[in-house]
Amino acid sequence: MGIVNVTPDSFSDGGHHAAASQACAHCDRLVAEGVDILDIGGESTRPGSVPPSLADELDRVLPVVRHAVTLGVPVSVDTSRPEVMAAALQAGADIVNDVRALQWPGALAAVAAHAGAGVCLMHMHGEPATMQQAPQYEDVLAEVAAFLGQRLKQALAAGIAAERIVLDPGYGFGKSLEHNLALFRAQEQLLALGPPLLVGWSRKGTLGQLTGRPVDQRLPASVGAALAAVARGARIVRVHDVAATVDALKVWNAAGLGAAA
Ligand code: HH2
Repeated sequence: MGIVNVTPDSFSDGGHHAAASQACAHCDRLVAEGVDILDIGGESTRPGSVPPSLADELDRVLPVVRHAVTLGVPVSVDTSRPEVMAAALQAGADIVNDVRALQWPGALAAVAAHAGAGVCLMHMHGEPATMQQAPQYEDVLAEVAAFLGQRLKQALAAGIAAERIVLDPGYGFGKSLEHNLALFRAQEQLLALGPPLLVGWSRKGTLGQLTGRPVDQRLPASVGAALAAVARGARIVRVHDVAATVDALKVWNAAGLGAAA
């Protein structure tokens, strides 16, 4: 899954594709690099961020979704707003990726209304504005699993079929270095919930803490994390650097390590 942030303020590429024309060109590039899913977002959820207005989010996302759906790969929209979900699905998007796991009023119904749409339910502790201010857990794996299990139940009860759902532990979303690593090491246990796992490690702060690298020098760490995530049972990896990740996964699969190999 290749990341297309149509935002002025994303943590690693804010402003790079803020204009629709730049974001559309970025979609073209990621497709040429071998991406399997394009994930288009108009809200930065970096620590300390606040959501844009609905009008701004729609203006950012929709022109890019309309272009992306012509490119022949599934298109995901990274949003928590039911209005943006509905408009993007209406415009031909295939997947809703919600870092708030369809908790905002109307979100479950917006996804349920499109019988063919996939959805990613992600765990976040708190809200982006404050989530990294000393997050606390008794048992991070148990709490993340309980949350995802409960959101899965709600989605099923709302009429979203099980095969449409993937789950995401939400690395970096209200989690310290220790929380992220404890979750990562036990990630495979989340498969017991049923759905496949999607994970996002790309360029995140934990990789900076592990390597001492600033955000623009985290490509090797991000590729390493993507492979480790696949080794720990992830079926979809959400990345900025598609070409490098696709190459790494080709070698991984050729070595007989991939699920499909
Ligand atoms: N991470 C980010 C955004 N959306 N969605 C899922 N399912 N999983 C993730 O780990 C995830 C996500 C944050 O990364 P990015 O989009 O690069 O940054 P920003 O939120 O600043 O736009």
